[in-house]
Amino acid sequence: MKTPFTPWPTEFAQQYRDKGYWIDSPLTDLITKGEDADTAIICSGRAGLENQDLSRVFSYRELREKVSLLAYYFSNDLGLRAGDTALVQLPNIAEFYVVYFALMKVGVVSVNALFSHNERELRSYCEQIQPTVFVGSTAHKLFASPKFAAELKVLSTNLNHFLLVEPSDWADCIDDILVEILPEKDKAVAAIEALENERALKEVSENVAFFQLSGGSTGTPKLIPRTHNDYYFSIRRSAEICELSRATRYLCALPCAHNYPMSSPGAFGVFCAGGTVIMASSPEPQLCFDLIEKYHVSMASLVPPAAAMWVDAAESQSHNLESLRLIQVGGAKLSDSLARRIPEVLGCQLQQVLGMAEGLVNYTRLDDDIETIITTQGKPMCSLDEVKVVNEVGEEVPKGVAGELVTRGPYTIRGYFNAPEHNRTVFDEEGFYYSGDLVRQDERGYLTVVGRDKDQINRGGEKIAAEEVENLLLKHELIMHSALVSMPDKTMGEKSCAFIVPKVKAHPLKSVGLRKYLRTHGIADYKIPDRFEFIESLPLTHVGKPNKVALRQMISDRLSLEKASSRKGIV
Ligand code: AMP
Ligand code: DBH
Repeated sequence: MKTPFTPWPTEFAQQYRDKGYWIDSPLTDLITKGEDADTAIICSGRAGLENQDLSRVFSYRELREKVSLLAYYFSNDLGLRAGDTALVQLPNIAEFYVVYFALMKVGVVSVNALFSHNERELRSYCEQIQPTVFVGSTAHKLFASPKFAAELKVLSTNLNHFLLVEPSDWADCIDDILVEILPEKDKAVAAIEALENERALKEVSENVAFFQLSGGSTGTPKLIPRTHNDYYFSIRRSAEICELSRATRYLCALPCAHNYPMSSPGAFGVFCAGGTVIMASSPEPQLCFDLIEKYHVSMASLVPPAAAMWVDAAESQSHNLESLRLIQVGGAKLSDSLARRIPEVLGCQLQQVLGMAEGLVNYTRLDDDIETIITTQGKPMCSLDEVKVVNEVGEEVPKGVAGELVTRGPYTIRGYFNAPEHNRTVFDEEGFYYSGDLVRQDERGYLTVVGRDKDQINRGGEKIAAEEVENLLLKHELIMHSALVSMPDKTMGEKSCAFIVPKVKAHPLKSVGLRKYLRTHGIADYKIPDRFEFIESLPLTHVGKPNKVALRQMISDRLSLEKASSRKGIV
């Protein structure tokens, strides 16, 4: 069965093929590029006995073999078929890629939840895709006991298979499966090859490969159907722009399921170039600097708060970071001042990335002048990326004037999965995606982000849909109205503040209690408001909606006041 999605009109698809952007090859091709003996993945930080070197190294030959064997298990033992769906939630471990490509070889379409996602997010993905298989880890608190797994099974009646990897040795569960299949290796590899050959390449490649996740601005997390053709192009072009090669040693320290470390150019770009991915469990500087030194890391992608931590740590530590050539920063706005410090302190090139899981990715180029690299978030990857900057009524504004970034192109989706109503609000009839980002574009096409016109908080790269949190708060018996807005924060760029109008004046509501309440609803921790403000009524716009501009001003004024008083020692 084919996964439904909004296709590109035929004439566009033709143009993308004519240009050589769409090559009708499946994404599983990505792992065929590296040399057998070269290292594909170094997976650090695996739990085990103390004082052991806990890294595990996977050559390209091993990676390919594991992927084929696991694919065989999925197809032969579990009976998974093309068009089935899978929900996957794994931390930064090599098995993430093994599972990803094994499912894809069988034609199973996966959603890869972030490890920080919690009950609410997983439930929503499960309801939306009705998976047949779940792959997760008992390291996640939700799967330490069988209770939540049972709940997911109720939400998806197809959900017959649960694979849980153990943190004691991540590979256990998957390795156990593979060891059993190993004696039949040749048969398994041949069977999977035959299965892949059965499916017409063009047919496969223009269809959905997997779902990416959207940070979103609505009540439920939206799924982004990415096709083989469009995603593969985004990866190839990214790898080219970033000049990746066999020699690239890329540190994946952001959550591996995120679009940025996956594809811009991310781990997949590195596989495509035959280089090495070094996986870290977090971007914490001490951990990452050790890995950089030990494995001669040449490139890493970071979000601004992590970049700030790295710069501070590098100034006070004596690690040898000489192997670093390129640091990418994206996901949230990088300040000019921090941007300037990165090349100075880390002694390497900086590249800014403005991307979105919906598609469009912009990069500063490696040979750009330093001012461009510091003050812009780059330009689109290719000539067929159509970018317009428009005002409130959808008219293009002159170059240099701020407006909303709207786009369509060879790797930008034409619609979210199963969301016709929402699609009508963020895609126009010509297929342009309205990103909600406010940008300025210069004469050369470079974009600078100046703000946002979507109901979202960008907490250091982690996106929070205000509506999702507000709806949960509104379910509280003592809350009449709620509005979630961003507030400025020195390290995160933005944090979230929830304004609450209680139902009665004399209310017992407190921040701690509300945090606990939200946790019981199982939302990811990063979505829990950093601050709560209790007010008697919300300021409204002339159409009667909560006036978030006024609320943002209110909290920002309050923060400035608090800062001033604490400086004077009043607080
Ligand atoms: P998502 O749609 O959840 O993948 O998030 C993509 C959004 O992240 C973009 O639309 C921007 O709002 C934000 N974003 C990504 N990179 C940057 C950047 N370099 N500067 C500012 N915002 C960014
Ligand atoms: O924030 C993002 O979603 C993002 C940032 C940089 C992204 O999807 C990407 C690059 O591909």
